[in-house]
Amino acid sequence: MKLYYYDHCPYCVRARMAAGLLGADVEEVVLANDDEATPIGMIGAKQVPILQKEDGSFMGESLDVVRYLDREGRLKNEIRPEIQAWFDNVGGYNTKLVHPRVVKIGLPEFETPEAVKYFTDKKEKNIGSFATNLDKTGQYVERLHEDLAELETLMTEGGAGLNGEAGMEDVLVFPILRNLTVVRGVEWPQKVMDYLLRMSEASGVPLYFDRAL
Ligand SMILES: N[C@@H](CCC(=O)N[C@@H](CS)C(=O)NCC(=O)O)C(=O)O
Repeated sequence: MKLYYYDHCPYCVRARMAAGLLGADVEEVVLANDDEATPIGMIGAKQVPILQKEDGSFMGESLDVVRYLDREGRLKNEIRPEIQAWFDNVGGYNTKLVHPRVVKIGLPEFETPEAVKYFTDKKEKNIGSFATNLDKTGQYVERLHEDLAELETLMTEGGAGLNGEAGMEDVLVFPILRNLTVVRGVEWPQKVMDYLLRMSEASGVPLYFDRAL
């Protein structure tokens, strides 16, 4: 199988995590961010992740890909409402910290200036100017610190996941946390840091600490 993705894409991290955690035989292929023709040719939309299955057919939608890779049901299914609420909250603002930075750290989907411009123009329509968001880093990080402290209280001991064995809670939350490792100066609570390192190791999805800005 092949997985088409962007490195910075949290939905793609869901699929990469599932492949890594479950030991699925998946070759990873990064698309240029401004390549519209390839994904549209595969699933009729300019969107990743896209899984090419064993029979050559294509599947979009990250959660469908995760469920397909986990046909044996090895990932824990439960999503506690408080984890869903945490995801909805932090999912609402994390891109203001992440998007202005991911174009600057040498990711393969942003190899050309055209790809950076494509992304910047598209995302600035949603979150406003990248420069203004970078200037507001302090206020976003303050909010993030409160949310990370709350997440720490929701983590249970034992197992690789947030709540015991790895599962769908991790598929929601880890991609957001992993992307936030691109932000320099975040003070990660110890249990959340341990979780990031553990889940990165178990899933094979690298963190951005070494490139944080
Ligand atoms: N519901 C989709 C959302 C996927 C999605 O929004 N992917 C983004 C990247 S993070 C994308 O491909 N956006 C098009 C673009 O960036 O031009 C899923 O879960 O797979």
